[in-house]
Amino acid sequence: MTLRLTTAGESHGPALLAILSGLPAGLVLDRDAIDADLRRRQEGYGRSPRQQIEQDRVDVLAGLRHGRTLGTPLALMVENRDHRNWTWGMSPWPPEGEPEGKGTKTVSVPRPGHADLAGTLKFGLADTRDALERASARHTAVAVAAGSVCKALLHAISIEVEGNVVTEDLERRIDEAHAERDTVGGIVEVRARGVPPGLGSYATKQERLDARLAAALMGIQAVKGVEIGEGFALAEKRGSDAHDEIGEGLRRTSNRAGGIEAGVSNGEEVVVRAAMKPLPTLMRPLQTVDLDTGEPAEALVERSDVAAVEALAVVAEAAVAFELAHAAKEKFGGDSFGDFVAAWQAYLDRIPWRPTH
Ligand code: EPS
Repeated sequence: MTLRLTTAGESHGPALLAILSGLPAGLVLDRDAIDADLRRRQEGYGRSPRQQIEQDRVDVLAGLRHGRTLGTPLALMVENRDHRNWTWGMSPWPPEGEPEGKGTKTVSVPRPGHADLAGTLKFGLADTRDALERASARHTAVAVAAGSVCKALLHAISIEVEGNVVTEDLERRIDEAHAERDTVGGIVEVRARGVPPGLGSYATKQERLDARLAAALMGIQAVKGVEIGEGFALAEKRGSDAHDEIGEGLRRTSNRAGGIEAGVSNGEEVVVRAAMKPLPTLMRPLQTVDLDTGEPAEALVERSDVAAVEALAVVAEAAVAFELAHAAKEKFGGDSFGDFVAAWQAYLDRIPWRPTH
């Protein structure tokens, strides 16, 4: 059974949900480890006051008994504590009583860079809130919970995934942008150690590990660029400076390919980067058009982050963890956790390669 992740949830709705199916039975999960990743996602510099309202914790509604997976769909939930301020505005059913709280007024001034305009046109919506709520990066909370579960599966086969911010001087840039009521983006990097050669395949584009990682990272809100290994810089180099020569023990003397050749992991560290654009909710609003009047207007201003680059490092880590767990499950199979690990061990016994940590 292949690993699948489905999510649902609006930013200010009651909760965020994820169903992760295809996990083997018998994987031990640690609630504190999942909650620690949720906290890491919330902690970055430059976040909105929303992060003081939310104290993300995972609830498991299905697929787990006494801390062990059952081999059935794992249902995860992260509550939106802020929903209590939006019970009328984001009521799933027609609200009762007089409008109160947030989200009661229709939003008709789309923010350039957010989903507001495209979503409203595409789905025929009368209120851009109906688009922006799902497009919001709030959704990444539950994706991080799912990624944390995937990291537990990967840990069992000696794969460790870690995301970090690459952009230097981020705090200064955030302070300056904040003072000028502006926003900033940045670059993050995810490294995965212990990935054996042979995850993914060159056979079809759907199987290529690099294509899957690129799609996963590009699928995160506000990401506009992805590179694997030295990525764009390789285009400027000669072949003699671009490839990774093979040395003793089949180890490479460099890792410009970022651990992936021809869509297949090669046993080196997998290294991917994602570039995040500046967030589109500016306290000094950009020009737009009011969809109700057709007249020039200022875009929606509401509470938001100045930057979410540190959060992206954790979210990208989760996305990479899901893709690597997916590829590992594809390669090693196993209905039970023991079968999965035994297949990995048998593969390592066959090939002349060992994790280095
Ligand atoms: C977001 C806007 C802000 C962010 C949100 C993403 O939400 P709010 O308008 O409620 O302050 O805080 O991110 C989160 C809530 C989160 O937990 O990451 C957006 O428009 O994408």
